[in-house]
Amino acid sequence: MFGLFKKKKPAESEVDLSKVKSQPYDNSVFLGDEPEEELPPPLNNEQKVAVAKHIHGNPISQLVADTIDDNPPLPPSLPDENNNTAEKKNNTDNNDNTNETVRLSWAERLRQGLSKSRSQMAKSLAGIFGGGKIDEDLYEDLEAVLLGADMGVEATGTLLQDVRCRVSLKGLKDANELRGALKDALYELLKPLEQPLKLPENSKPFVIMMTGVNGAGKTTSIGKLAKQFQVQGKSVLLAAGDTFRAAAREQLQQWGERNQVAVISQSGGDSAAVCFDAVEAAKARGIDVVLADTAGRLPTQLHLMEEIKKVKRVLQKSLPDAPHEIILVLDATIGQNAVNQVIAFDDALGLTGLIVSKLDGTAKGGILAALASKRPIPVRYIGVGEGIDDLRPFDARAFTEALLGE
Ligand SMILES: Nc1nc2c(ncn2[C@@H]2O[C@H](COP(=O)(O)OP(=O)(O)O)[C@@H](O)[C@H]2O)c(=O)[nH]1
Ligand SMILES: [Mg+2]
Repeated sequence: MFGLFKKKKPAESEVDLSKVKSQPYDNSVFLGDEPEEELPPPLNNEQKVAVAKHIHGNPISQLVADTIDDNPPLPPSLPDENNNTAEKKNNTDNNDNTNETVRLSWAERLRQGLSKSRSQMAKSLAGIFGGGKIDEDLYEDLEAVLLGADMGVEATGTLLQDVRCRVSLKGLKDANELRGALKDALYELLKPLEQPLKLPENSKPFVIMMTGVNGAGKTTSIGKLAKQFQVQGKSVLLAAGDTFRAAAREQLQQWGERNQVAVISQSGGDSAAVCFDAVEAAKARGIDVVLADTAGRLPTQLHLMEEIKKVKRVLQKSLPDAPHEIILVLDATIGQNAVNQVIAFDDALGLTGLIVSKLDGTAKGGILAALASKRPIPVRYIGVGEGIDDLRPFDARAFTEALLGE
């Protein structure tokens, strides 16, 4: 049992930089000294996975088929990778269409993505903003609409009070003037959540750890972020810290291959060890950003919550101020449950940011207001689709417009 925590042999700590530089990282070479107590030993050669070889040589599915127990989705194709022959017939037109889609401004994407939430709000607000005078009945109706949009009791109370203040300050009389007051109130509530992630110029590597329940969108968000950071001129390394599921590793490797980004991974083994190795590799290579994936877990799974705390502690052994960012990825479609998840993960790990994914799949866009009231952790990004450009920094004004716009 305690043999599990022995130190590695020095010979295994050597780094072959040429491999790291030119191709996805060959994890058959482990890096640096490990902390003595926290990490399990290096895996033997059979257990280690050389990512590049598996992707370019043997299909990884053959090598890990025995352990695949589920099939997380692989990255969707980018528009320019679209291989639909029917569409190819009209190549020029289609290129134009594709470019048109790509050119959609973020405001338009956001509007599209939030259309479910907006149309539900619009339907119920239509009666309220339709005219007539502002009275208690109308405030009651507004309260019901806000609660129905999953804003939660606290946020609804805050918004109503703010709207009442604005109405009396501005001497508003007409119900159709309420929309502006509600927009301003919602913007004020959401504004503190707007704190975009800024990568520092001189602290390398910047380590971002992703957490959340299964299916929240962790791996997909990592793939999207890897691309975005590269566009900003940053070098990126991915850590396949979801060691529970072989297919999860494969999914991350697909994203890595698509973005030409190295992926540190092991077949099986310990999430903390993979993340530790990734940070060591990033230090050796002067990589700017490490994105560490982790296995999905419910906050009620106490042993798994302990495990994720261990990942954080072990990262600190490689780099004392790491992880610089601990992000909880939240699936917006779960509505009010999201608040409980944030509180539980924040209490366990000290979250520095959130990614709210799948806002396109739900009419529960109001959940951000609930989060702002209950546990206002910066919303670094929001996701409004599966496309690589559908994850963007949270902008409170644009979000409010897209949700309450006419
Ligand atoms: N519609 C939509 N789907 C998303 C979004 N983000 C992630 N997904 C999908 O959610 C599913 C689970 O994502 P995944 O990254 O595997 O979740 P993980 O288990 O947390 O790593 C995949 O099918 C993703 O394509 C989003 O913003 N919108
Ligand atoms: Mg995953």
